[in-house]
Amino acid sequence: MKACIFDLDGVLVDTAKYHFIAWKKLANSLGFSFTEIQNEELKGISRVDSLNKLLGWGNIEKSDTEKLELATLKNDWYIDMIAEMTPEELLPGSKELLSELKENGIKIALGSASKNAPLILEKTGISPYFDAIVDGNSVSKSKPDPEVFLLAAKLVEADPQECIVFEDAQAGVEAGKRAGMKVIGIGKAEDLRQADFTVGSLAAVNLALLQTKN
Ligand code: B16
Ligand code: MG
Repeated sequence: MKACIFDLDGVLVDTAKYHFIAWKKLANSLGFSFTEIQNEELKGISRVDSLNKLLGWGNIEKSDTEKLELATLKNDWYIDMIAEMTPEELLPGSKELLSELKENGIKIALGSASKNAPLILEKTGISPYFDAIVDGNSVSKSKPDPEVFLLAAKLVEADPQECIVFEDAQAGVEAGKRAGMKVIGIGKAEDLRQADFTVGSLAAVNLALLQTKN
């Protein structure tokens, strides 16, 4: 194993709770409700795809210009919240695993759908761990397309089979497998069937475990 590629939301931090608040506010302002179950379906999905799903649930049609305005409105509310994030919001085990990988010369990359990834990494204090950042700003195809992980591997000069991906969303697990990488699911095994194995959180992962599974 030469490199570890981390998804962001649901793996290193829980930003889904902030996405939920912002999408709910948008749905309510358009006159319909939005539930936590629906928010689950937006995990790992890009902002524009999320908005299209949301409008579908509300049976609302909007022009492309209006969609851009709505996505910007939602993102402004979301940014107000993530701008207040602190290192205490890192999910259990994140910092410890990043430190151990860094100390042992394993390359670390981000493979996230979020265009706000740099701000989140900065606010939670983990930017310095990353050798490469691939996010929603750098790819044209969303997960489950493997582009995000293949680009991350290329930037850290690793072959796909030398990479381990950490993912919490089904679309992301599929993207990692399509990239030809080992994928560790973060969450429940029954939700992430394509993962090579699944853990509840990064607190259950260390370098020794990664080497035995490799
Ligand atoms: P943004 P990940 C994803 O992050 C989120 O899970 C998903 O809910 C969000 O819509 C997407 O990022 C885009 O985020 O609006 O900030 O560009 O899990 O790929 O790190
Ligand atoms: Mg995720």
